[in-house]
Amino acid sequence: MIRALIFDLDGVIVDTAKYHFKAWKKVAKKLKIPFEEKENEKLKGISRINSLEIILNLGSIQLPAEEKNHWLELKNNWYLEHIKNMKPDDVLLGAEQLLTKSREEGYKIALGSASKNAILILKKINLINAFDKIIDGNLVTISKPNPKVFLEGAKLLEIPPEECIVFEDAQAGIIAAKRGGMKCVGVGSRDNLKGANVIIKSLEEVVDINTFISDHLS
Ligand code: B16
Ligand code: MG
Repeated sequence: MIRALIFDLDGVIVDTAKYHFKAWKKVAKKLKIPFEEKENEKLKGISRINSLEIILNLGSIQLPAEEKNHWLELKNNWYLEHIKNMKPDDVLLGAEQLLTKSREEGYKIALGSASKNAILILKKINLINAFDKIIDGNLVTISKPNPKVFLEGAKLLEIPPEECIVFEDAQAGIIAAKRGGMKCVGVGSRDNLKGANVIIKSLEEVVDINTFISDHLS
């Protein structure tokens, strides 16, 4: 029986993935590393530091820790600049309704995001109170595809992993959910969500959570 829903943030609740891409592209350009949407796909759901490592590997570049920190800070500043005017209107279609209705139906709700900016974003979009527990990149630093962020969510909600569903837009997140013993709904394009139990284009497709679970996940 499913009793909890764990939501990824970037790409599921809000479309911040495009801003991460813009900021990383700026880093890559300055480092003269070719970096387009295809390469960016590998960064989705991956922590900030691991994302930088992937980009540096693409350019076969090795940097000392201080220089890495410099690029991480710049990237985050550019990213923060993009999200500074974010508002409730920026919530992706169907997300707020699903969060509210699922809670009314008695499901426990958690956020399971790799982002250290998750709380800032949730405040901007006015969804900070839509979650019973928030697990972000500050609480769990080990990156998806490690399942820690979702397992911590299940633990804090006091629900066994097999009774949780994860909603994810990234391949690394699907792998993390499966490794954690959870069911997983892929949100987005079929090509990047291998292994998900079911794939939807947007949360808007989940009209009724109970029907959705009995049709696709039981
Ligand atoms: P930050 P999610 C992830 O969020 C993003 O998908 C990923 O692109 C980003 O690098 C990561 O958060 C860290 O974000 O730099 O804000 O700490 O998809 O797990 O909600
Ligand atoms: Mg995501």
